[in-house]
Amino acid sequence: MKRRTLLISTVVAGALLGTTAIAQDLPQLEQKERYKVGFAQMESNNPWRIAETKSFHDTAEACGWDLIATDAAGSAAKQVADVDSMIAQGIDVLFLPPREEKPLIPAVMKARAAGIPTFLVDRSVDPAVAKPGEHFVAFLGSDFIDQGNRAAQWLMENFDGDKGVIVQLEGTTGSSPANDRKKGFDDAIAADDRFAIVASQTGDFARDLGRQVMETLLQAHPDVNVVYAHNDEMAIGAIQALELAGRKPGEDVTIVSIDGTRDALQAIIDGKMGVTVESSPFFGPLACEVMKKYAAGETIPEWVKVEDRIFTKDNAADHIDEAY
Ligand code: GYE
Repeated sequence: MKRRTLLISTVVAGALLGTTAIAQDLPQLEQKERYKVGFAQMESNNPWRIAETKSFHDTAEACGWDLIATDAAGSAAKQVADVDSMIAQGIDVLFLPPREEKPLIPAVMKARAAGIPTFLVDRSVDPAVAKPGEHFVAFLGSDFIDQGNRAAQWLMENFDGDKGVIVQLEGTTGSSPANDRKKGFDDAIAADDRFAIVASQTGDFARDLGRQVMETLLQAHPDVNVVYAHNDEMAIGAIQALELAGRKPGEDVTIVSIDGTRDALQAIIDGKMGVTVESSPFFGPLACEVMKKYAAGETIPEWVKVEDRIFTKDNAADHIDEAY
């Protein structure tokens, strides 16, 4: 645990040094009372997204934002068009959670060309093409590789069977959390030969698709006894599919997941889910703080990393009231 923290701080420190040299090339942000702020949400079909959008609305007044918030309804193309329209409306600053790593790069580049400082929130873009400190100011968000890694660590420490037959429900294909949560989990679990990942398929971070995919995978792999879902919505969908098939999540199937939604914490309290690694949606206050620092001329690290907790039966009840 200590070693991991240390390694990550080194990466962040390195990123910080890297930014200083090129930061003056980024669009500047003047200090003023009110800002026209764009928040281009990708979809609103789950509690995580709704909590994030609410966090921006809740922050707006105190941070002096005249907020233009859009909802791309699950379409990367619409999200790009929404950013176009915000640029046309003359926003001062853009907060963008890019639905997928590559399709949103044009939006980042257009905002850059229009002289609008952009902060990516909660997801990132392909860093080989669009770079923090150059094309956008910074990425504000979690370490998804570490989240996947911690889900695997919990499983390795708490699974008490001989053989773990794992089904993985992946997030949106081509999104940074799906790519990295898979990598973090797969790399860690490969070191323990009790486990085999027999199927890994996308459920698009959605509850209903998670349920459908789980139903299909259960037929192909009736011996599954572990589900790793890249988010809680898909984990809840998987629990529904398992129960419909007469299985007992929490007893004959171990469920590990990521986010920390209210339904997931309740499932932990009910004994159906083992763990959820936190991925917080409450970005409004952090976005305000980072934007104000940027306007004041402070150097912003390329990655403003959010620290995540972990929820298990030991603490789920203590946190359910603050969950979403
Ligand atoms: O885990 C998921 C949401 O990008 C970190 O997207 C975010 C993820 C989150 O749809 O529930």
